[in-house]
Formats: sequence, C-alpha cells, structure tokens
Amino acid sequence: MDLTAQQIKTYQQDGVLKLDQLIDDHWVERLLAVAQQQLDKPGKWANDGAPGQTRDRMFTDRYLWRENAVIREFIFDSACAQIAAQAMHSQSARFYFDHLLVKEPETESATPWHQDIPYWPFLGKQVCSIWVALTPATVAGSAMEFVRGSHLNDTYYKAEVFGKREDHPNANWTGKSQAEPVPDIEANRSAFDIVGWDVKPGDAILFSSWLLHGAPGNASSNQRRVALSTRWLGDDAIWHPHEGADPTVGKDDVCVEPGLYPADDDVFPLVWQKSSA
Ligand SMILES: O=C(O)CCC(=O)C(=O)O
Repeated sequence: MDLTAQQIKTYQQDGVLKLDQLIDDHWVERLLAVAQQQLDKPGKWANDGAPGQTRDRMFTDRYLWRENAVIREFIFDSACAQIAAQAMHSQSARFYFDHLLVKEPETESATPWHQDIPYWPFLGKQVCSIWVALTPATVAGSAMEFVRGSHLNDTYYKAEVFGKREDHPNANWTGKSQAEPVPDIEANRSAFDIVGWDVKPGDAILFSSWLLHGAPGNASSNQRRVALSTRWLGDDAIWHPHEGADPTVGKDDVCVEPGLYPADDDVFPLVWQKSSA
C-alpha cells in the first residue's frame, strides 16, 4: 500500500493523518486476542491501573514484540513500516516498540496531553507512531485528539508523570527537566487547533512524535477501548538516551553511541527500506 501525495502532505503539515481500514478484520481479531492475554497475564512492562477489574481500569503494556509472535508478525508483515517511512519522507523505517492501550468501560483516567519524543531515547524529526483502533471509539467518547501542526513548533516539552504516579519510570527525572511544560490545553481548548476522529476497528492514525496529543478516559458503560500503537524511526533518528526516558531499551541494550543513527539491527530492526530499483 502506498500513501498518496496528498496524504503525505497532510501528515507533513498537520503532523497527523487518519487512515481508514489500514488493517483487516483478521489482524484486528488476532491483536484483540493478544490484548486479552496481556490483561489476563500482564507483561514485564505493563502499567495496570486496577488489576483484575473489568471497569475503571486503564491498562497499558508494551515491548511485547520480542516474545509475542503475533505482534512480531504484525510489525514485520503489516503495511505500517512502509507507511510510516513514506509519511515521514524517509527512505527507511526501523521499529522501536509496540504499545498496547486498553481502557475498560467507565475508566476515568485520561491520557493527558503530551508529546511522545521527550519520553523516548531519540531525537530527530522522523520519528512517529501508528495508533491502530481495535475497538470502535468516538471523539465524544474515548478517541484520541491532536493539536494540529504542533509538531512544527520546535518545542521539546517537559515530560510529566501521568497521573502523578511515584513509581513511574519518569518520576525522578521530570522534576529536574528545565523544558517548557505542556500548555493547559484542556482548560483552553478553543485556543488550539484540536482534531480527532471517530474510529472503527482497523482504522489507524499516524502521528509525529513531536505532535501534542491526548485522549479522555472511557465513559462508555459497556465498550472496552483497545488500541495498539507501533513506534517508528526514520532516517534522521538519533539515539539519545537520557535520564527518565522509557527504560524498555537503554544504553546497555544497544551497540550505538549517543548522537548516532540507531543502526542496531537486533534492537531496532530495519523493517522497511525503499528499493533502489
Ligand atoms: O490511546 C491512548 O489513549 C493514548 C495513546 C498515545 O498517547 C500514544 O499512542 O502515543
């Protein structure tokens, strides 16, 4: 699948692009089964707001690809890598990590407005995510929202602990950061160009790691909200380990020096490369 020139332009200008039905039902079913497995038996990197509950539970798990064959197959066989590279104007796409996001019915916890890049051990403009909806979600309900064009502001916002959790991996670092705090978008929504879409299972939203984004909790009384984000590195990505960055992959796990392109095929596999033919 190739993106059109207009789709690439939209991503470049807005920092976000919706792709209807990027993945088919077969993948949706297999990924939903993975979500259920992780809810039943959370992985090493899970963040579980209410273990065992079926209401008011925000659950995330990540970095499953090394052990989970379904996630691995999705990373290597779906169109995500190619699409990410095309949108970013990159000749290649390396994989960083997978992130499963579940909000059970009546989940109060919102995903606060944030930018992804400060949480990750990378710099570079060609770093993005593809968030795939595995269940339906509406903007009025639990779908994501984005501040259109905010990736172009050249601001590296302060990473803040979600929900003020003291055991969060960023908890020690955020206090020290001198970076500008994320503005209070929620309190002043009309001052920002906010966009979002209702999504069906299989729809995807591709967005820059520099773009401000967030999502409410899940007010539905009966619909679980499940999504899978995959994170992609383009040609200008630079390995930038720093205190408080996501610890799934750290300095000791890679054979790359800080400041260099992350050409570590084992840790950040090269999933797509433009053919020279
Ligand atoms: O699904 C959500 O609520 C948030 C997802 C998100 O922030 C991300 O994928 O970077």
